[in-house]
Amino acid sequence: MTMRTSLASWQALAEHAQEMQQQHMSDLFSQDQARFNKFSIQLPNMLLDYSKNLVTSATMQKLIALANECDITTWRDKMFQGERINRTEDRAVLHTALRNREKMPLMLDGENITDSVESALAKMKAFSEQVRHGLWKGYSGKRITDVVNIGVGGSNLGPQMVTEALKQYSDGSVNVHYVSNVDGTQIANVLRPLDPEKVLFIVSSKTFTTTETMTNAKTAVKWLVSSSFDEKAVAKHFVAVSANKDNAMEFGIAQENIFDMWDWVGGRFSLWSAIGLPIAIDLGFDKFIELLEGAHEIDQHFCQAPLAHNAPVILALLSVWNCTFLGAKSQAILPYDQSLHMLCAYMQQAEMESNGKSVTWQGNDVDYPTVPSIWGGLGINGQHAFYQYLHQSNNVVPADFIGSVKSVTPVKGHHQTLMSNFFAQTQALMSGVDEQQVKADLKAKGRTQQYIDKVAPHKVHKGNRPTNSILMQRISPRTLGSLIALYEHKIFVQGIVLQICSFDQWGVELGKGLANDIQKELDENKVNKNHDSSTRGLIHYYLNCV
Ligand code: G6Q
Repeated sequence: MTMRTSLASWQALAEHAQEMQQQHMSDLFSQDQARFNKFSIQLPNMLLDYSKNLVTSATMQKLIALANECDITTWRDKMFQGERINRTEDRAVLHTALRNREKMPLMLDGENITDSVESALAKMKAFSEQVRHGLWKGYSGKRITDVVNIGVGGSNLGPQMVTEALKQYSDGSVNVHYVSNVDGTQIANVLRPLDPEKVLFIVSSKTFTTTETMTNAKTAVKWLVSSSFDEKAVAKHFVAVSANKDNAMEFGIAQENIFDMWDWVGGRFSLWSAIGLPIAIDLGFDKFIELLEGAHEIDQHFCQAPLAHNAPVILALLSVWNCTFLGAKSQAILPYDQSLHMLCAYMQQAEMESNGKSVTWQGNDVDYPTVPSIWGGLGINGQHAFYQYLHQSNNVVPADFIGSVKSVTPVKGHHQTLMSNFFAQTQALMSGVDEQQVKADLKAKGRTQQYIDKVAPHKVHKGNRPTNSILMQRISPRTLGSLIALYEHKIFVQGIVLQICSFDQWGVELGKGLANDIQKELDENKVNKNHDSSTRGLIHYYLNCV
Protein backbone atom coordinates (compact mmCIF):
# COMPACT_ATOMS: atom_id res chain seq x y z
CA MET A 1 0.00 0.00 0.00
CA THR A 2 1.29 3.45 -0.93
CA MET A 3 2.73 5.60 1.82
CA ARG A 4 0.60 8.69 2.19
CA THR A 5 3.64 10.95 1.91
CA SER A 6 4.41 9.59 -1.54
CA LEU A 7 1.02 10.53 -2.96
CA ALA A 8 1.09 13.34 -5.53
CA SER A 9 -1.72 15.15 -3.68
CA TRP A 10 0.15 14.90 -0.37
CA GLN A 11 3.28 16.40 -1.88
CA ALA A 12 1.27 19.13 -3.58
CA LEU A 13 -0.32 20.00 -0.23
CA ALA A 14 3.04 20.06 1.55
CA GLU A 15 4.32 22.56 -1.01
CA HIS A 16 1.08 24.55 -0.97
CA ALA A 17 1.24 24.79 2.84
CA GLN A 18 4.49 26.78 2.58
CA GLU A 19 2.75 29.30 0.34
CA MET A 20 -0.39 29.48 2.43
CA GLN A 21 1.57 30.13 5.63
CA GLN A 22 2.46 33.52 4.12
CA GLN A 23 -1.22 34.40 3.68
CA HIS A 24 -3.64 36.06 6.07
CA MET A 25 -7.27 35.05 6.15
CA SER A 26 -8.46 38.64 6.35
CA ASP A 27 -6.84 39.28 2.95
CA LEU A 28 -8.50 36.18 1.56
CA PHE A 29 -11.87 37.53 2.74
CA SER A 30 -11.22 40.96 1.20
CA GLN A 31 -10.20 39.38 -2.10
CA ASP A 32 -13.25 37.18 -2.41
CA GLN A 33 -16.72 38.39 -1.49
CA ALA A 34 -18.16 34.93 -2.21
CA ARG A 35 -15.90 33.20 0.30
CA PHE A 36 -18.67 32.30 2.74
CA ASN A 37 -20.84 30.85 -0.05
CA LYS A 38 -17.93 28.85 -1.39
CA PHE A 39 -16.84 27.46 1.92
CA SER A 40 -20.03 26.60 3.74
CA ILE A 41 -22.43 23.66 3.60
CA GLN A 42 -26.10 23.59 4.56
CA LEU A 43 -27.32 20.34 6.02
CA PRO A 44 -30.97 19.66 6.86
CA ASN A 45 -30.69 21.00 10.41
CA MET A 46 -27.43 22.82 10.51
CA LEU A 47 -24.95 25.03 8.74
CA LEU A 48 -21.22 24.37 8.58
CA ASP A 49 -19.16 27.45 7.79
CA TYR A 50 -15.51 26.60 7.23
CA SER A 51 -14.56 29.79 5.43
CA LYS A 52 -12.48 30.97 8.42
CA ASN A 53 -9.75 28.46 7.66
CA LEU A 54 -6.47 29.27 5.94
CA VAL A 55 -7.65 27.82 2.65
CA THR A 56 -8.35 28.92 -0.91
CA SER A 57 -10.21 27.10 -3.65
CA ALA A 58 -6.85 25.66 -4.70
CA THR A 59 -6.31 24.29 -1.17
CA MET A 60 -9.72 22.66 -1.16
CA GLN A 61 -9.12 21.11 -4.57
CA LYS A 62 -5.84 19.66 -3.39
CA LEU A 63 -7.47 18.30 -0.22
CA ILE A 64 -10.23 16.69 -2.28
CA ALA A 65 -7.54 15.19 -4.53
CA LEU A 66 -5.98 13.72 -1.37
CA ALA A 67 -9.34 12.28 -0.32
CA ASN A 68 -9.67 10.71 -3.75
CA GLU A 69 -6.16 9.30 -3.70
CA CYS A 70 -6.92 7.81 -0.28
CA ASP A 71 -10.03 6.09 -1.71
CA ILE A 72 -12.34 7.61 0.88
CA THR A 73 -15.50 6.54 -0.91
CA THR A 74 -14.31 2.94 -1.22
CA TRP A 75 -13.46 2.78 2.48
CA ARG A 76 -16.74 4.44 3.41
CA ASP A 77 -18.66 1.83 1.43
CA LYS A 78 -16.65 -0.96 3.05
CA MET A 79 -17.61 0.36 6.47
CA PHE A 80 -21.31 0.64 5.67
CA GLN A 81 -21.33 -2.81 4.06
CA GLY A 82 -19.80 -4.51 7.09
CA GLU A 83 -16.30 -5.36 5.83
CA ARG A 84 -13.90 -6.07 8.67
CA ILE A 85 -12.19 -2.69 8.49
CA ASN A 86 -11.23 -2.87 12.16
CA ARG A 87 -8.21 -4.90 11.11
CA THR A 88 -6.34 -5.31 14.36
CA GLU A 89 -9.44 -6.72 16.07
CA ASP A 90 -10.75 -8.35 12.88
CA ARG A 91 -14.19 -6.82 13.27
CA ALA A 92 -16.76 -5.01 11.19
CA VAL A 93 -17.54 -1.41 12.14
CA LEU A 94 -21.28 -1.05 11.97
CA HIS A 95 -22.56 1.57 14.37
CA THR A 96 -24.35 2.96 11.29
CA ALA A 97 -26.44 -0.25 11.20
CA LEU A 98 -27.89 0.73 14.59
CA ARG A 99 -29.59 3.74 12.99
CA ASN A 100 -30.39 2.24 9.61
CA ARG A 101 -33.86 3.75 9.72
CA GLU A 102 -34.78 2.48 6.28
CA LYS A 103 -34.23 -0.97 7.74
CA MET A 104 -32.31 -2.22 4.71
CA PRO A 105 -31.22 -5.84 5.25
CA LEU A 106 -27.51 -6.11 6.05
CA MET A 107 -25.87 -9.53 6.11
CA LEU A 108 -22.95 -10.16 8.43
CA ASP A 109 -21.58 -13.69 8.83
CA GLY A 110 -24.79 -15.12 7.39
CA GLU A 111 -27.07 -13.16 9.70
CA ASN A 112 -29.28 -10.21 8.80
CA ILE A 113 -28.15 -7.83 11.51
CA THR A 114 -30.98 -5.40 10.74
CA ASP A 115 -33.27 -8.00 12.32
CA SER A 116 -31.07 -8.20 15.42
CA VAL A 117 -31.03 -4.40 15.69
CA GLU A 118 -34.80 -4.18 15.29
CA SER A 119 -35.47 -6.82 17.93
CA ALA A 120 -33.02 -5.12 20.33
CA LEU A 121 -34.84 -1.83 19.74
CA ALA A 122 -38.19 -3.51 20.39
CA LYS A 123 -36.85 -4.85 23.69
CA MET A 124 -35.57 -1.39 24.65
CA LYS A 125 -38.92 0.14 23.77
CA ALA A 126 -40.90 -2.33 25.86
CA PHE A 127 -38.57 -2.06 28.83
CA SER A 128 -38.18 1.73 28.78
CA GLU A 129 -41.96 2.13 28.61
CA GLN A 130 -42.50 -0.25 31.51
CA VAL A 131 -40.07 1.72 33.63
CA ARG A 132 -41.39 5.13 32.58
CA HIS A 133 -45.02 4.15 33.15
CA GLY A 134 -44.35 2.70 36.56
CA LEU A 135 -45.11 -0.86 35.46
CA TRP A 136 -41.67 -2.19 36.35
CA LYS A 137 -41.78 -2.56 40.10
CA GLY A 138 -39.00 -2.92 42.62
CA TYR A 139 -38.78 -5.77 45.15
CA SER A 140 -41.32 -4.15 47.46
CA GLY A 141 -43.80 -3.39 44.67
CA LYS A 142 -42.97 0.31 44.34
CA ARG A 143 -42.43 2.02 40.98
CA ILE A 144 -38.93 2.99 39.85
CA THR A 145 -38.16 6.67 40.31
CA ASP A 146 -34.40 6.64 39.69
CA VAL A 147 -32.18 4.85 37.22
CA VAL A 148 -28.44 4.61 37.84
CA ASN A 149 -26.29 3.75 34.84
CA ILE A 150 -23.04 2.09 35.88
CA GLY A 151 -20.45 2.06 33.10
CA VAL A 152 -17.31 3.84 32.00
CA GLY A 153 -15.76 5.23 28.79
CA GLY A 154 -17.90 4.32 25.81
CA SER A 155 -20.46 2.79 28.17
CA ASN A 156 -20.91 6.14 29.90
CA LEU A 157 -19.79 9.23 28.01
CA GLY A 158 -22.18 8.96 25.04
CA PRO A 159 -25.39 8.38 27.00
CA GLN A 160 -24.44 10.87 29.70
CA MET A 161 -23.52 13.59 27.20
CA VAL A 162 -26.84 13.04 25.40
CA THR A 163 -28.88 12.96 28.62
CA GLU A 164 -27.30 16.23 29.69
CA ALA A 165 -27.79 17.82 26.27
CA LEU A 166 -31.45 16.85 26.06
CA LYS A 167 -32.48 17.56 29.64
CA GLN A 168 -35.15 19.96 28.44
CA TYR A 169 -36.82 17.11 26.55
CA SER A 170 -37.18 14.88 29.61
CA ASP A 171 -40.62 14.74 31.21
CA GLY A 172 -39.01 13.80 34.51
CA SER A 173 -40.90 10.46 34.78
CA VAL A 174 -37.66 8.93 36.00
CA ASN A 175 -34.42 10.56 37.17
CA VAL A 176 -31.33 9.25 35.44
CA HIS A 177 -27.92 9.23 37.15
CA TYR A 178 -24.49 8.06 36.01
CA VAL A 179 -21.68 6.39 37.91
CA SER A 180 -18.44 5.87 36.00
CA ASN A 181 -15.59 6.52 38.43
CA VAL A 182 -14.30 3.81 40.74
CA ASP A 183 -13.62 6.58 43.26
CA GLY A 184 -16.23 5.63 45.85
CA THR A 185 -17.11 9.29 46.30
CA GLN A 186 -19.16 9.25 43.12
CA ILE A 187 -21.34 6.23 43.83
CA ALA A 188 -21.73 7.28 47.47
CA ASN A 189 -22.94 10.73 46.41
CA VAL A 190 -25.31 9.32 43.81
CA LEU A 191 -26.83 6.70 46.14
CA ARG A 192 -27.09 8.83 49.29
CA PRO A 193 -30.42 10.52 48.48
CA LEU A 194 -31.95 7.49 46.72
CA ASP A 195 -34.45 4.96 48.01
CA PRO A 196 -33.26 1.38 47.27
CA GLU A 197 -36.85 0.24 46.79
CA LYS A 198 -37.22 2.60 43.84
CA VAL A 199 -33.86 2.38 42.08
CA LEU A 200 -33.02 0.47 38.92
CA PHE A 201 -29.37 -0.12 38.02
CA ILE A 202 -28.22 -0.57 34.44
CA VAL A 203 -24.81 -2.20 34.36
CA SER A 204 -23.43 -1.18 30.97
CA SER A 205 -20.31 -3.00 29.93
CA LYS A 206 -19.62 -4.51 26.54
CA THR A 207 -17.07 -6.90 28.00
CA PHE A 208 -18.54 -7.20 31.50
CA THR A 209 -15.00 -7.42 32.81
CA THR A 210 -14.08 -3.77 33.34
CA THR A 211 -12.81 -3.56 36.93
CA GLU A 212 -14.18 -0.10 37.67
CA THR A 213 -17.67 -1.00 36.47
CA MET A 214 -17.68 -4.36 38.23
CA THR A 215 -16.55 -2.73 41.48
CA ASN A 216 -19.31 -0.12 41.28
CA ALA A 217 -21.89 -2.76 40.35
CA LYS A 218 -20.92 -4.92 43.36
CA THR A 219 -21.19 -1.90 45.65
CA ALA A 220 -24.66 -1.20 44.22
CA VAL A 221 -25.70 -4.82 44.92
CA LYS A 222 -24.47 -4.56 48.52
CA TRP A 223 -26.36 -1.28 48.97
CA LEU A 224 -29.55 -2.86 47.67
CA VAL A 225 -29.23 -6.12 49.58
CA SER A 226 -28.41 -4.34 52.83
CA SER A 227 -31.78 -2.63 52.58
CA SER A 228 -33.90 -5.41 51.08
CA PHE A 229 -32.28 -8.22 53.13
CA ASP A 230 -32.88 -10.39 50.09
CA GLU A 231 -30.50 -11.29 47.25
CA LYS A 232 -33.53 -11.93 45.05
CA ALA A 233 -34.11 -8.18 44.93
CA VAL A 234 -31.22 -8.02 42.42
CA ALA A 235 -33.46 -9.51 39.71
CA LYS A 236 -35.91 -6.60 40.06
CA HIS A 237 -33.32 -3.86 40.34
CA PHE A 238 -30.51 -4.80 37.95
CA VAL A 239 -30.40 -5.05 34.17
CA ALA A 240 -27.30 -5.24 32.00
CA VAL A 241 -26.21 -4.15 28.55
CA SER A 242 -23.42 -6.41 27.40
CA ALA A 243 -21.95 -8.57 24.66
CA ASN A 244 -20.83 -10.98 27.39
CA LYS A 245 -24.06 -12.62 28.56
CA ASP A 246 -22.28 -15.34 30.55
CA ASN A 247 -20.49 -12.86 32.78
CA ALA A 248 -23.62 -10.78 33.24
CA MET A 249 -25.59 -13.89 34.26
CA GLU A 250 -22.84 -15.04 36.58
CA PHE A 251 -23.07 -11.62 38.20
CA GLY A 252 -26.69 -12.39 39.01
CA ILE A 253 -28.58 -10.62 36.26
CA ALA A 254 -31.48 -12.59 34.82
CA GLN A 255 -31.00 -13.59 31.18
CA GLU A 256 -34.15 -11.78 30.05
CA ASN A 257 -32.84 -8.58 31.63
CA ILE A 258 -29.68 -8.52 29.52
CA PHE A 259 -29.70 -6.23 26.49
CA ASP A 260 -27.55 -7.18 23.52
CA MET A 261 -24.32 -5.56 22.37
CA TRP A 262 -22.32 -6.79 19.42
CA ASP A 263 -18.64 -6.97 18.66
CA TRP A 264 -19.25 -4.88 15.52
CA VAL A 265 -20.09 -1.83 17.65
CA GLY A 266 -17.16 -0.04 19.27
CA GLY A 267 -17.73 1.30 22.79
CA ARG A 268 -17.29 4.94 21.80
CA PHE A 269 -19.77 4.53 18.95
CA SER A 270 -22.34 2.62 20.96
CA LEU A 271 -24.82 5.18 22.29
CA TRP A 272 -27.12 4.21 19.40
CA SER A 273 -27.44 0.68 20.81
CA ALA A 274 -28.92 -0.48 24.13
CA ILE A 275 -26.01 1.43 25.71
CA GLY A 276 -28.44 4.29 25.06
CA LEU A 277 -31.06 2.68 27.31
CA PRO A 278 -30.82 5.44 29.95
CA ILE A 279 -31.53 7.96 27.17
CA ALA A 280 -34.66 6.07 26.13
CA ILE A 281 -35.81 5.83 29.75
CA ASP A 282 -35.16 9.50 30.37
CA LEU A 283 -36.67 10.93 27.19
CA GLY A 284 -39.05 8.25 26.01
CA PHE A 285 -38.40 5.78 23.22
CA ASP A 286 -39.79 8.03 20.46
CA LYS A 287 -37.16 10.64 21.18
CA PHE A 288 -34.46 7.98 21.18
CA ILE A 289 -35.64 7.08 17.68
CA GLU A 290 -35.44 10.75 16.68
CA LEU A 291 -31.83 10.74 17.83
CA LEU A 292 -31.18 7.74 15.56
CA GLU A 293 -33.00 9.45 12.69
CA GLY A 294 -30.85 12.56 13.02
CA ALA A 295 -27.74 10.39 12.82
CA HIS A 296 -29.17 8.51 9.86
CA GLU A 297 -29.67 11.78 7.97
CA ILE A 298 -25.95 12.44 8.27
CA ASP A 299 -25.15 8.84 7.28
CA GLN A 300 -27.08 9.48 4.08
CA HIS A 301 -25.37 12.79 3.49
CA PHE A 302 -21.98 11.14 4.05
CA CYS A 303 -22.84 8.38 1.56
CA GLN A 304 -24.41 10.58 -1.09
CA ALA A 305 -22.89 14.06 -1.14
CA PRO A 306 -19.95 14.66 -3.48
CA LEU A 307 -16.72 14.87 -1.49
CA ALA A 308 -16.36 18.62 -2.08
CA HIS A 309 -19.75 19.21 -0.42
CA ASN A 310 -19.58 16.45 2.13
CA ALA A 311 -19.50 17.95 5.63
CA PRO A 312 -17.71 15.15 7.53
CA VAL A 313 -15.18 14.81 4.71
CA ILE A 314 -14.50 18.54 4.72
CA LEU A 315 -14.11 18.62 8.52
CA ALA A 316 -11.65 15.73 8.37
CA LEU A 317 -9.63 17.23 5.54
CA LEU A 318 -9.44 20.57 7.34
CA SER A 319 -8.17 18.84 10.45
CA VAL A 320 -5.48 17.11 8.38
CA TRP A 321 -4.67 20.44 6.71
CA ASN A 322 -4.44 22.34 10.00
CA CYS A 323 -2.55 19.69 11.95
CA THR A 324 -0.51 17.62 9.54
CA PHE A 325 0.34 20.31 7.00
CA LEU A 326 0.17 23.56 9.00
CA GLY A 327 1.45 22.13 12.28
CA ALA A 328 -1.40 22.72 14.78
CA LYS A 329 -1.04 20.40 17.76
CA SER A 330 -4.36 20.75 19.49
CA GLN A 331 -7.93 21.58 18.68
CA ALA A 332 -10.58 23.29 20.78
CA ILE A 333 -14.24 22.26 20.93
CA LEU A 334 -16.24 25.32 22.00
CA PRO A 335 -19.99 24.91 22.37
CA TYR A 336 -22.09 28.07 22.72
CA ASP A 337 -25.01 26.09 24.06
CA GLN A 338 -25.22 25.12 27.70
CA SER A 339 -26.83 21.82 26.69
CA LEU A 340 -23.57 20.74 25.09
CA HIS A 341 -21.49 21.15 28.22
CA MET A 342 -20.24 17.56 27.99
CA LEU A 343 -19.54 17.63 24.25
CA CYS A 344 -15.84 18.31 24.63
CA ALA A 345 -15.35 15.33 26.99
CA TYR A 346 -17.25 13.16 24.53
CA MET A 347 -15.19 14.44 21.59
CA GLN A 348 -11.97 13.82 23.47
CA GLN A 349 -12.79 10.15 23.61
CA ALA A 350 -14.27 9.98 20.12
CA GLU A 351 -11.30 11.52 18.34
CA MET A 352 -8.36 10.82 20.61
CA GLU A 353 -9.22 7.20 21.36
CA SER A 354 -9.91 6.59 17.68
CA ASN A 355 -7.01 8.36 16.05
CA GLY A 356 -4.50 9.12 18.80
CA LYS A 357 -2.07 6.55 17.42
CA SER A 358 1.22 6.64 15.63
CA VAL A 359 1.58 3.56 13.47
CA THR A 360 0.03 3.06 10.07
CA TRP A 361 -2.23 0.18 9.04
CA GLN A 362 0.91 -1.72 8.12
CA GLY A 363 2.39 -1.16 11.58
CA ASN A 364 5.05 1.35 10.48
CA ASP A 365 5.71 4.52 12.45
CA VAL A 366 3.91 7.40 10.80
CA ASP A 367 6.28 10.07 9.59
CA TYR A 368 3.84 12.96 9.82
CA PRO A 369 1.88 14.60 12.64
CA THR A 370 -1.50 12.93 13.08
CA VAL A 371 -4.41 14.14 15.17
CA PRO A 372 -4.44 17.01 17.63
CA SER A 373 -5.19 16.74 21.31
CA ILE A 374 -8.75 17.87 21.91
CA TRP A 375 -9.67 20.28 24.66
CA GLY A 376 -12.14 23.05 25.30
CA GLY A 377 -15.37 23.70 27.12
CA LEU A 378 -18.34 26.02 27.04
CA GLY A 379 -17.42 29.03 24.93
CA ILE A 380 -18.64 31.81 27.19
CA ASN A 381 -16.88 30.41 30.25
CA GLY A 382 -13.78 29.86 28.14
CA GLN A 383 -13.82 33.46 26.94
CA HIS A 384 -13.22 34.57 30.51
CA ALA A 385 -10.48 32.02 30.99
CA PHE A 386 -8.47 30.20 28.33
CA TYR A 387 -9.43 32.24 25.24
CA GLN A 388 -6.45 34.46 26.03
CA TYR A 389 -4.34 31.53 24.80
CA LEU A 390 -6.48 31.09 21.68
CA HIS A 391 -6.03 34.73 20.73
CA GLN A 392 -2.44 35.48 21.60
CA SER A 393 -0.33 32.43 22.40
CA ASN A 394 2.27 31.38 19.88
CA ASN A 395 0.48 28.08 19.36
CA VAL A 396 -2.31 28.23 16.83
CA VAL A 397 -5.30 26.22 18.05
CA PRO A 398 -7.95 25.55 15.40
CA ALA A 399 -11.36 25.62 17.05
CA ASP A 400 -14.86 24.36 16.33
CA PHE A 401 -17.56 26.77 17.50
CA ILE A 402 -20.93 25.06 17.92
CA GLY A 403 -24.10 27.00 18.66
CA SER A 404 -27.84 27.02 18.06
CA VAL A 405 -30.02 29.51 16.21
CA LYS A 406 -32.77 29.06 18.77
CA SER A 407 -32.29 28.38 22.42
CA VAL A 408 -33.93 25.32 23.86
CA THR A 409 -34.66 27.38 26.98
CA PRO A 410 -35.44 30.90 25.77
CA VAL A 411 -34.86 33.50 28.47
CA LYS A 412 -35.46 37.05 27.27
CA GLY A 413 -32.29 38.89 26.30
CA HIS A 414 -29.88 35.99 26.77
CA HIS A 415 -29.57 34.24 23.46
CA GLN A 416 -28.58 37.30 21.41
CA THR A 417 -25.83 38.07 23.90
CA LEU A 418 -24.61 34.50 23.77
CA MET A 419 -24.56 34.31 19.99
CA SER A 420 -23.04 37.79 19.54
CA ASN A 421 -20.07 36.42 21.41
CA PHE A 422 -19.92 33.36 19.15
CA PHE A 423 -19.83 35.52 16.01
CA ALA A 424 -17.48 38.13 17.48
CA GLN A 425 -14.96 35.56 18.68
CA THR A 426 -14.68 33.72 15.38
CA GLN A 427 -14.31 37.05 13.61
CA ALA A 428 -11.58 38.25 15.96
CA LEU A 429 -9.70 34.95 15.82
CA MET A 430 -9.70 35.26 12.04
CA SER A 431 -8.96 38.94 11.54
CA GLY A 432 -6.97 39.82 14.64
CA VAL A 433 -6.09 43.45 15.44
CA ASP A 434 -2.90 44.86 13.92
CA GLU A 435 -0.53 47.35 15.51
CA GLN A 436 -1.77 50.26 13.43
CA GLN A 437 -5.32 49.67 14.60
CA VAL A 438 -4.26 49.22 18.22
CA LYS A 439 -2.32 52.50 18.14
CA ALA A 440 -5.17 54.38 16.48
CA ASP A 441 -7.63 53.09 19.10
CA LEU A 442 -5.36 54.11 21.96
CA LYS A 443 -4.80 57.51 20.42
CA ALA A 444 -8.54 58.00 20.00
CA LYS A 445 -8.86 57.29 23.71
CA GLY A 446 -6.43 60.12 24.43
CA ARG A 447 -3.54 57.98 25.65
CA THR A 448 -0.04 59.48 25.71
CA GLN A 449 2.48 58.43 23.07
CA GLN A 450 4.66 56.91 25.80
CA TYR A 451 1.76 54.74 26.99
CA ILE A 452 0.84 53.77 23.41
CA ASP A 453 4.40 52.64 22.63
CA LYS A 454 4.58 50.61 25.83
CA VAL A 455 1.22 48.87 25.57
CA ALA A 456 0.62 48.50 21.81
CA PRO A 457 2.72 45.35 21.22
CA HIS A 458 0.78 43.56 23.97
CA LYS A 459 -2.56 44.45 22.44
CA VAL A 460 -1.72 43.18 18.96
CA HIS A 461 -3.74 40.09 17.97
CA LYS A 462 -2.25 38.40 14.94
CA GLY A 463 -5.47 36.63 14.00
CA ASN A 464 -5.26 34.03 11.20
CA ARG A 465 -6.54 31.40 13.66
CA PRO A 466 -8.76 28.84 11.96
CA THR A 467 -12.27 28.13 13.14
CA ASN A 468 -15.22 26.09 11.92
CA SER A 469 -18.67 27.33 12.85
CA ILE A 470 -21.49 24.87 13.23
CA LEU A 471 -24.91 26.48 13.67
CA MET A 472 -27.67 24.09 14.60
CA GLN A 473 -31.33 25.05 14.33
CA ARG A 474 -31.97 24.16 17.95
CA ILE A 475 -30.72 21.35 20.15
CA SER A 476 -33.15 18.46 19.81
CA PRO A 477 -32.81 14.67 19.71
CA ARG A 478 -32.67 14.88 15.90
CA THR A 479 -30.12 17.68 15.59
CA LEU A 480 -27.96 16.20 18.33
CA GLY A 481 -28.00 12.83 16.55
CA SER A 482 -26.85 14.61 13.40
CA LEU A 483 -24.10 16.49 15.20
CA ILE A 484 -22.66 13.34 16.77
CA ALA A 485 -22.79 11.41 13.51
CA LEU A 486 -21.11 14.31 11.72
CA TYR A 487 -18.15 14.03 14.06
CA GLU A 488 -18.12 10.22 13.97
CA HIS A 489 -17.71 10.29 10.19
CA LYS A 490 -15.18 13.09 10.38
CA ILE A 491 -13.08 10.87 12.63
CA PHE A 492 -13.45 7.94 10.25
CA VAL A 493 -12.25 9.98 7.25
CA GLN A 494 -9.38 11.45 9.28
CA GLY A 495 -8.27 7.90 10.17
CA ILE A 496 -8.36 6.78 6.54
CA VAL A 497 -6.37 9.77 5.30
CA LEU A 498 -3.78 9.33 8.06
CA GLN A 499 -3.76 5.53 7.65
CA ILE A 500 -4.59 4.97 11.30
CA CYS A 501 -6.60 2.05 12.71
CA SER A 502 -9.42 4.16 14.14
CA PHE A 503 -11.43 1.37 15.71
CA ASP A 504 -9.07 -0.30 18.15
CA GLN A 505 -7.84 1.14 21.48
CA TRP A 506 -4.74 -0.70 22.64
CA GLY A 507 -3.74 2.18 24.88
CA VAL A 508 -7.03 1.79 26.78
CA GLU A 509 -6.64 -2.00 26.91
CA LEU A 510 -3.16 -1.56 28.39
CA GLY A 511 -4.67 0.56 31.17
CA LYS A 512 -7.29 -2.10 31.88
CA GLY A 513 -4.66 -4.65 32.86
CA LEU A 514 -2.03 -2.41 34.41
CA ALA A 515 -3.47 -1.80 37.85
CA ASN A 516 -4.40 -5.38 38.68
CA ASP A 517 -0.99 -6.51 39.94
CA ILE A 518 -0.45 -3.33 41.91
CA GLN A 519 -3.88 -3.68 43.52
CA LYS A 520 -2.77 -7.09 44.86
CA GLU A 521 0.31 -5.44 46.36
CA LEU A 522 -1.86 -2.78 47.98
CA ASP A 523 -4.32 -5.37 49.29
CA GLU A 524 -1.50 -7.54 50.68
CA ASN A 525 0.68 -4.64 51.79
CA LYS A 526 3.62 -6.09 49.85
CA VAL A 527 5.60 -3.94 47.42
CA ASN A 528 7.18 -5.63 44.41
CA LYS A 529 10.92 -4.89 44.49
CA ASN A 530 11.08 -4.89 40.69
CA HIS A 531 9.19 -1.61 40.35
CA ASP A 532 11.21 1.45 39.45
CA SER A 533 12.18 3.59 42.44
CA SER A 534 9.47 6.18 41.77
CA THR A 535 6.65 3.63 41.70
CA ARG A 536 8.09 1.86 44.76
CA GLY A 537 8.43 5.16 46.61
CA LEU A 538 4.86 6.19 45.82
CA ILE A 539 3.42 2.85 46.91
CA HIS A 540 5.48 2.84 50.13
CA TYR A 541 4.35 6.36 50.96
CA TYR A 542 0.72 5.40 50.29
CA LEU A 543 0.89 2.22 52.37
CA ASN A 544 2.66 3.94 55.25
CA CYS A 545 0.06 6.70 55.42
CA VAL A 546 -3.05 4.71 54.70
C1 G6Q B 1 -14.44 2.64 23.83
C2 G6Q B 1 -13.44 2.02 24.66
C3 G6Q B 1 -13.64 2.16 26.13
C4 G6Q B 1 -14.72 1.23 26.70
C5 G6Q B 1 -14.62 1.25 28.22
C6 G6Q B 1 -15.67 0.38 28.86
O1 G6Q B 1 -14.44 2.62 22.63
O2 G6Q B 1 -13.19 0.73 24.28
O3 G6Q B 1 -13.93 3.48 26.49
O4 G6Q B 1 -15.97 1.64 26.28
O5 G6Q B 1 -13.35 0.84 28.60
O6 G6Q B 1 -15.59 -0.92 28.41
P1 G6Q B 1 -16.74 -1.93 28.72
O7 G6Q B 1 -17.98 -1.42 28.06
O8 G6Q B 1 -16.30 -3.24 28.15
O9 G6Q B 1 -16.90 -1.96 30.21
